[in-house]
Amino acid sequence: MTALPVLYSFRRCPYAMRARLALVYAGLACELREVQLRNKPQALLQASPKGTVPVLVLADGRVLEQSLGIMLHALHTHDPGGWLTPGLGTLEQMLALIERNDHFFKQALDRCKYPERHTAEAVHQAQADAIAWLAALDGRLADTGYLFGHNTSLADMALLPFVRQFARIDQAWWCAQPWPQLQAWLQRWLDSALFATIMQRHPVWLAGGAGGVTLAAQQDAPAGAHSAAPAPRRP
Ligand SMILES: N[C@@H](CCC(=O)N[C@@H](CS)C(=O)NCC(=O)O)C(=O)O
Repeated sequence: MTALPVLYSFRRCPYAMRARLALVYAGLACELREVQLRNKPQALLQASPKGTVPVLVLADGRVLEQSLGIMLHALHTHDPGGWLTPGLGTLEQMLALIERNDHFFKQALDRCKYPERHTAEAVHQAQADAIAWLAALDGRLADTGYLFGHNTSLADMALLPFVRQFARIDQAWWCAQPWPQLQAWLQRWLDSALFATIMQRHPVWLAGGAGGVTLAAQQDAPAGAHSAAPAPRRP
């Protein structure tokens, strides 16, 4: 039997979440090893000395140590719903949006989440940046309910965990914002079978112990639950 790829992951990490979303959607089973960031296992550091998660170690020994690289690997293997080929726009445009999310918005998100670590001026700027970014996403969703056309794309799934993290800073504030498309988009995904699968809790993996848990689409999920995009609800 061929060994499964090994995914080092941390449940709440938005980068690890996007990797798990793509792996489960693509039906690429792997051994999930839940790690503690403050006590990273030696096996993770040996595979990827930079020490961030997610990291995917493939059966042939190749190591993918960026979340986007893991998503692309999964989707190039199997992409039943066409996440790489959106109805509107191109892969390059999706990658550009993801790049901006991972730098511009992620920095603003961190400053809004941990304001005590930054100057008041930096936090103020971060709040303005985050609001501008989220309002622009709301506008993008207005026509179709997805970021790139009428179906789920790589961009939806790569951005989703970061918007979720921002929304959780202050739920009441989030619900009061004039972003009905974005709020509905996020909620649809939070309610989906795919999201429930990737957010299951797993015990921390211990080296030398039994293998991690297998991350795969749930057997009892209705057919297509992981590949079909939830239909947009008009707010
Ligand atoms: N560019 C990386 C970023 C991954 C990342 O920063 N992950 C965080 C957790 S959310 C991490 O592992 N940080 C290391 C630490 O906290 O020690 C990717 O896309 O995979």
